[in-house]
Amino acid sequence: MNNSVWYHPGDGYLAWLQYRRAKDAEAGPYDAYHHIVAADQEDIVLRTAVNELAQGLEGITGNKASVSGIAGTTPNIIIGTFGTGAVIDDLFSAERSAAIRAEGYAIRTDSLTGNIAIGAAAPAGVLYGVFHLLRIMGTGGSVQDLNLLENPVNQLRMINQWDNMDGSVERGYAGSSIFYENNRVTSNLQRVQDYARLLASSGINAIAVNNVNVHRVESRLLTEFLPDVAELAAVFRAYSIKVFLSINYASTIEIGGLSTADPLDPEVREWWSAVTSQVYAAIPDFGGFLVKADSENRPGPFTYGRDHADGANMLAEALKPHGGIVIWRCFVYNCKQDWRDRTTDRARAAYDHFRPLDGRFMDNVILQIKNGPIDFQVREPVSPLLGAMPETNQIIEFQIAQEYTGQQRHVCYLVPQWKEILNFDTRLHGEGTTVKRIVDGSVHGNTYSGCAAVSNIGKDTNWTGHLLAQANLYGYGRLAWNPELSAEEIAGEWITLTFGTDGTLSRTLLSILMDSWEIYESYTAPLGVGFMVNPDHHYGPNVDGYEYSKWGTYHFADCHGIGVDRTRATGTGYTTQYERVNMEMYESVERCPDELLLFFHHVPYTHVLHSGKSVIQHIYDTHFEGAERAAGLLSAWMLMKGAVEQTAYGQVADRLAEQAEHAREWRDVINTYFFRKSGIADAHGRTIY
Ligand code: GCV
Repeated sequence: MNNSVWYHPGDGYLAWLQYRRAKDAEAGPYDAYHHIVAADQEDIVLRTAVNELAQGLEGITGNKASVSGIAGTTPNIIIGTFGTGAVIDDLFSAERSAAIRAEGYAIRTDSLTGNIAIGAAAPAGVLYGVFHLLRIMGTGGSVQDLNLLENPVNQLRMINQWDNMDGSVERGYAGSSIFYENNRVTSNLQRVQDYARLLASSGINAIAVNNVNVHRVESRLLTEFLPDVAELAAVFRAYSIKVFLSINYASTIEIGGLSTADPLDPEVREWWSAVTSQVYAAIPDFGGFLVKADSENRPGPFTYGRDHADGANMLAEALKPHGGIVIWRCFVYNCKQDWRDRTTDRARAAYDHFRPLDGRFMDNVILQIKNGPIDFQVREPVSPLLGAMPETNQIIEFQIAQEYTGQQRHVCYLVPQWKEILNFDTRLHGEGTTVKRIVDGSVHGNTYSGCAAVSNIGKDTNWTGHLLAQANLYGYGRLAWNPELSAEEIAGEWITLTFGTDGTLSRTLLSILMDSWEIYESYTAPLGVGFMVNPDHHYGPNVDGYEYSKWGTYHFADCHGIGVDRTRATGTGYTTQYERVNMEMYESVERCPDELLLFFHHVPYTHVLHSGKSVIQHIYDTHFEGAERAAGLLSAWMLMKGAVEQTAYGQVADRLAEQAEHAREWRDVINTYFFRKSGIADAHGRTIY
């Protein structure tokens, strides 16, 4: 909120909801709008919409808006749901209102009166419409001839918090949890509310409020701490965001006093049914459960000789009478692999485990599938499980938190990566079976569909540690709403809403963001091979950090070559999990895209890429260039001193300085490692140690 105790100019707390005073030329037309007409202010979400609109208008125009059920002197901003009165119904044609789905909205300006109307089928749509109008004004757009209609492309647009009740955040890079402290739910609901408005304004409609790794204390969120969860849910409800809990699969043992978690055991089923009913008694619009089972040492149905469908369906049955859903993660692999074992391939695991279960899951189960087969690396192929289970609901999982992409100390704008993934053509039902169409449910007509992503926020005043990492949170929401938006468009919106309309500043920020993924990739693990990070915390270069470990993430570099042979012909056969056209592309060392070459093939250092360079020379060149470009980001930003609030300038400058220094470390560790392994000198004679 504007009056929040946290807010100081430039500290990043208000993120993209700054509502900066519009410059004169823009303000002219906006100034006229200081009366809001809302017939219904009973509904909690509509009330939020009114408050948000009033707050936004005040920031942008400097005028306090009045609110009433009837129009004042024109022009007014009229908001409401269809069918609740002529005020809003008369402003939209029947055809127009019929085209608006559950969370959609239409906005139009009446040319005679100048009135702007936001109409929707439900309160959520009104709220999204209000945020849209404020986005237009916040970016200096014209409001004179508005005539637009929006429906979200994805049904579920979810955020996963990896927050623990001790206040820590798994893979959190922006301070401690805003949700928990000292093993209790926080009493600072203001901060939670401020988060809810950030999420809703970008289009998010669901949140799982605790880590998928559920420990003993978090297991009790379902029971003892349920009243606190209900309070969190009330905060999110006002922003039309449904709350989910991550649950401990073995809750029956952990907190239920039973000796088993066997999904087919009647007592286990009864326990879940009773507990779920209590949850719905406390939170009638509760979303459901998010489950990490039989994954990285978390309990699951395997212990009882049951499979994932047995486990998920048992929970789905408990949720069904209440309209709830189970989101079951597919991040299942052998995390105790013997590194000497060359036949087990972690990349294969999700598909091998889940594909055979297609058709066995209840219709209120959704499988949540990480975007790639390994783990949120800077470069991976698309998970072949996406789209491979036509009878099963699926959502894609992204990671906004930058676990492997610089941990919010390096800038890495991930929207271009997500777009590339969403645009990938799986070919599963012929050309055009893109991931985005699988994810939005249109390919298989699933009951549930959409996306989830691991949040990147914490208690840092600017939410995300690196101020520029806010663009990823904003971008995820916007892309989940509409995957057709371009990465530039989204970045442009975020920049203007956050930093204002200064042209030079905007251009500088846009190029920093748009170059950042490529730069990060260029000085870290090469050509899709992944990892090469320090174990456990995953920050910084360590080429062999995971090479002789149990985690299944190897690069197999020796004195001759590098890469993982995942071909059918001579390797692990992972390529066969793709549809034929893609399978043949990845199978062929000639046709495999350069950027994924080492993910699919083990090749000599002298292998020549499509770029015309050898693998070893590519490694040297990209690492020298990458470190140089990282330093260039800092130089570009330093020219912005004075064009941006000092606090914001300083925050970004500090992180970019660290990145530049750390990119040099990456460069030298990687180049030196491969020079020593291969014995091949850099063609340009640059310093390698
Ligand atoms: C929540 C990776 C991360 C873990 C994370 C896991 C998961 O392995 O390093 O911290 O645990 O993914 O997605 O479940």
